[in-house]
Amino acid sequence: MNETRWIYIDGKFLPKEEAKISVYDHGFLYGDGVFEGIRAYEGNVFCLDEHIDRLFLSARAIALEPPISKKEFSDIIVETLKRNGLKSGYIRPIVTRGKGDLGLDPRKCPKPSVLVIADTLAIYPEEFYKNGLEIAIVATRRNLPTALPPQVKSLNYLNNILARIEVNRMNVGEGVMLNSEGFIAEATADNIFIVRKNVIETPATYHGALPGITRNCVIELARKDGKEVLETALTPYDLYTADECFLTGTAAEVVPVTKIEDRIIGSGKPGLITCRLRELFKSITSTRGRKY
Ligand code: PXG
Repeated sequence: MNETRWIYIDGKFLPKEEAKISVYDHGFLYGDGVFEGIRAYEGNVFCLDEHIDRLFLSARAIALEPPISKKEFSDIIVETLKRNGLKSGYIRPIVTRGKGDLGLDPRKCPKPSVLVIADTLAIYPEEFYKNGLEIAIVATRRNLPTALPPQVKSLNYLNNILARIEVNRMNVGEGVMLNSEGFIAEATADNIFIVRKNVIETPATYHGALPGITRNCVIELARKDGKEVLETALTPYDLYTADECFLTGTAAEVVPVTKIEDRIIGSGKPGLITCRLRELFKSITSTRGRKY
């Protein structure tokens, strides 16, 4: 069970116990860096190019230049999986600002650091998919796009963590975050969708959502399946009165929501369209991406 894990750090593979970064790394001191969360399914890195593209966009947005190319990143991710003997699992690539001094000026950090961790993933209990999750709206608002763009998957996840602390206190499965105007943005680590009158609706990313890779796949699969999908403005009322609701994310895949703050959604069972989209999504996880 206690298998050695090999971690990639700046050109080397080190055993987990020896894989350390400097306390002067601004990723640690300030959350100055970006990351991705990727899954491998049966020897396929799901949507690898899409994740690498998003990682590089996150980096660009914070004026951080990864010291390696996209192709090199992709190869390192595959190599990390192979070295760890993982055919399925979770991959966490990280680019930090690198070592500097105690001042926050990024010019003090001459070289960004690149890390890749690959491990097994604790998947959600089957019961969540069978019966659906209960969710609640949290008080913590999603970061203002004018302050810290929610499209950037940065190492500073405190906004989401504060929301997660509320979720834990409420003892529900996930929490919904509103933007500063009161529109639905997303869940703490997932995107959110509703279905009403057979139309699938999800907040537009400018309402403060991360452009989820799972979200994009689900939108594409639904449209190919002949369903109407709207990226639009959603309010708490729309959630409370939806026929169906579900969340999407790398860890969750497509997970039904059946209750929100004492309100039963639809019949109280996972909805038909939700189940269909979950099946469609599962049908592509071991084929779409990079095989190794
Ligand atoms: N919103 C936020 C804020 C996220 O962090 C998603 C939406 C869904 O995006 P993807 O691309 O995964 O469909 C995320 C992703 C974890 C974990 O360790 C979190 C995510 C992904 C993988 C693992 O909790 N969040």
